[in-house]
Amino acid sequence: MEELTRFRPDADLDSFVAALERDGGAVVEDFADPETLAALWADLGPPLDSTPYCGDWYNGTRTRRLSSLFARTRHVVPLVTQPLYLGAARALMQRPVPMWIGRSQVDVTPSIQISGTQVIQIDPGQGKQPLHRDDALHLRRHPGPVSRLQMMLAMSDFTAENGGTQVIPGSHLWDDDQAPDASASVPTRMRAGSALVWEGGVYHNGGRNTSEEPRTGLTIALDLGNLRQEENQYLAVPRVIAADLPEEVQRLLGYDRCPPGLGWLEMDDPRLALDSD
Ligand SMILES: O=C(O)CCC(=O)C(=O)O
Ligand SMILES: [Fe+2]
Repeated sequence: MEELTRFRPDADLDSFVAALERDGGAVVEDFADPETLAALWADLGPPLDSTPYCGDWYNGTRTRRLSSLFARTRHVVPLVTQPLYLGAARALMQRPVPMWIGRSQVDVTPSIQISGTQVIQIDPGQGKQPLHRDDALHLRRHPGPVSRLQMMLAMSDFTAENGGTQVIPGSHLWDDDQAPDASASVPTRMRAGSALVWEGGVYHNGGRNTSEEPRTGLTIALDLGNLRQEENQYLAVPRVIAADLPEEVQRLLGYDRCPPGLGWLEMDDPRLALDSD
């Protein structure tokens, strides 16, 4: 496969989900509108500029990473609620789990939640990151149920030369004995405003930047609601900021319960904590 399938934002959700199930990833062109992209640069550009390089080989020694994005800008709201992305995350992860409660067999549908958020800026001279699966964070076994759907918005153009995310199509279906090989990976080429969407079981990495310009991407991961969030959203996003977000986003940030019974507060809906602020 030369590159992942590309979709327009008004594409049919079922065909987008089918491409993700088949290849593990896909590109959505014009994922964010130009106003949102400009607003993201205005809010996140200055703090990104004052963020030092990461200090380790995995995160990149010529790479800046800025997190706590829901605390820093409201303009991530249209990204996490983009209908193809959120729709596919719900379709792939909110699958009923059958269980017995006494002599009744019931289906329980899990929630999903925002896990990690980052702007990742790869500067010229940064080498490629090792291939990895992001759902390894949760020690997932493969093949197995989808527990993460992640998106990477291109804040600047992504090319094969500037470190556009490398993906191994179909690798979400591999078992845990198969080692990833860079010869099977394809670079993500997309214009600023477009986004890569990929499952947590797909091998991928930030590419080598041999160009003259930084490559800037904004990533959000949605995870199954019974897993620990990668980034501690309760501490990353001040409660007064969370209280002002749309209810759907509050629930995605973790002010929600995952059925049948995780995450309650006083045995009730934890979102009530935001109403009292
Ligand atoms: O920057 C990228 O393109 C991907 C980064 C990544 O996969 C990671 O840090 O987990
Ligand atoms: Fe990753």
